[in-house]
Amino acid sequence: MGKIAIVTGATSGIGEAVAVMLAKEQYDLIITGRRESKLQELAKKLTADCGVKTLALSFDVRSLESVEKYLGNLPQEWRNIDVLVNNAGLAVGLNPLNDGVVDDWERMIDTNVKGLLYVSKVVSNIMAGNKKGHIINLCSIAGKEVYPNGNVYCATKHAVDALTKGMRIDLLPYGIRVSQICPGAVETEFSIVRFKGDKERADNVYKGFEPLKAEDVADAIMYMVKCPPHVNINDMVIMPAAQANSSIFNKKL
Ligand code: NDP
Ligand code: 8X3
Repeated sequence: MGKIAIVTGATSGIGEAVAVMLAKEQYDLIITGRRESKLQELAKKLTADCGVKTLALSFDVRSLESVEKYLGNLPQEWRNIDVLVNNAGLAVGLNPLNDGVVDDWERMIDTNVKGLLYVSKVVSNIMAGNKKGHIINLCSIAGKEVYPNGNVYCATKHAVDALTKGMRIDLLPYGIRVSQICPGAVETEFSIVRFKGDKERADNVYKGFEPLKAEDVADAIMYMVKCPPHVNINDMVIMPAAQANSSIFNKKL
């Protein structure tokens, strides 16, 4: 029987790159995201290029009802899940806390923390029944350090860091491995989303240094996926060579 992976947030960036790499390794793929047409396009491409089966499920991870509807009711042939990449996430806004936008905070908390929890609960129960599985959470350097105006985004990624550790303990008896990857700056749609469509401000984030590409992070995730069954990479911090920590860059402007 072929291997099966779920990638949340596969419509762009790191999620899309990891879905492509998993397909090249002959994983059948369940891909999710809110943008239905991008998801269908990717599903077609993965099948055409790699000959794998795909199941494109378009829903919002913030809705427990949707997560349960789509992932809780997977057809039998899709339930033997080997890998879950908990990637869907976002930053919205970059304001000092006292000037924060409550709706931005709620979007980040609901997506990065509660969405990841909803997906993890449903999928880890399926994995527990199968007595196998590997969950890889997208954390961030923002889950290790806090930077100016990063307040709530950093808090959500610190929460992911804690949840990864908690999940690793709770899922240990079922033979489920839990890993986490913490990237520094990766040039994806991340900053366009953070700055609510302001492309110029988003481009500025990556000026003067070479950021990571989505494929760099996907490569590292594939290393975790390909480790032999008795090995688990608990945590990996991956940074552009020109970024020392969450806020210190060697920019040549
Ligand atoms: P992108 O914006 O390119 O991709 C984010 C993905 O998440 C999209 O596919 C988006 O799909 C999906 N998503 C966002 N909100 C929801 C939602 N409510 N329901 C379902 N899917 C959702 O950003 P990245 O690829 O950079 O980000 C991927 C992950 O990596 C995130 O968790 C991010 O926090 C983390 N990360 C990113 C870094 C960076 O510098 N870029 C660094 C460290 C970590 P859609 O819009 O179609 O729903
Ligand atoms: C995304 C990168 O710079 O906000 O997690 O920490 S950053």
